[in-house]
Amino acid sequence: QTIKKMNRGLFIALEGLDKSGKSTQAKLLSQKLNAQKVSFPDRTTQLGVIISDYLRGNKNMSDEVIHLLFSANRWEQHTSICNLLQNGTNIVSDRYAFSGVAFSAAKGLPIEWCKAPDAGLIQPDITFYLTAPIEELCKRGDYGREIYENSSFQHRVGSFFDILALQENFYKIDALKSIDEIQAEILNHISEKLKNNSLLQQKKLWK
Ligand code: Z5A
Ligand code: MG
Repeated sequence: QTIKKMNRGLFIALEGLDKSGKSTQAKLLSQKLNAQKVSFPDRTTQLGVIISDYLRGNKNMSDEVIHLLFSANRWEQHTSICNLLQNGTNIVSDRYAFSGVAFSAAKGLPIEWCKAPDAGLIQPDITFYLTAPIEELCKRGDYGREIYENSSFQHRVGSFFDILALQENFYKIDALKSIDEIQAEILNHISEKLKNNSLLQQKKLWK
């Protein structure tokens, strides 16, 4: 009797500038792929509540402390993410460790220091980086509600995302395209990836 080996799930991350449409795409994509959606920060845990207070300007913390909390908030979900992938469930992550590095590096923390606490987390198979001129994204709904949403800071964040996007399996997407066009582009890249069958090896950050 032959036992058919089950494929593991695909781990897809959506990253990018504020209001670039990550959450919109994550929702559509998880429905389309019948995937589990995860979001970072995950504001539902105790750490997530502290992070949320910080983002709303209700709690002061040093750049180092908030950085480590964002990372710990990812580690909280790590076992569950690994188990789901192992069991064949696709996962769509709305932000991940790349946001962690880009935002803290934009505050002036050294990039290698920023990467260290996330080292060993499971690496997405594909990351989509949604980007567009900040001046355009600022016009979108709800912009400016949280502490990081000002344009000079967002420009610095963008320049660190640009550096991170040089690594393999990062696809830059023009966030000014329509929601449907972006979704189609993302699905197209994912089907290419599945064809290439380069998924067997599950990598870890930042190797
Ligand atoms: N942060 C960090 O510092 N360190 C970390 O490790 C992590 C995060 C993980 C909160 O994140 C903050 O935490 C964030 C980074 C920092 N910085 N800030 N501020 P968040 O993910 O909770 O942030 P958010 O409030 O959800 O905003 P967002 O994620 O930046 O937005 P989005 O998800 O990219 O966009 P959206 O909600 O899908 O769409 C925004 C609006 O645009 C909405 O009205 C849509 O209907 C519209 N939209 C979407 N797509 C389109 C297109 N294609 N065309 C036109 N309009 C569109
Ligand atoms: Mg969002």
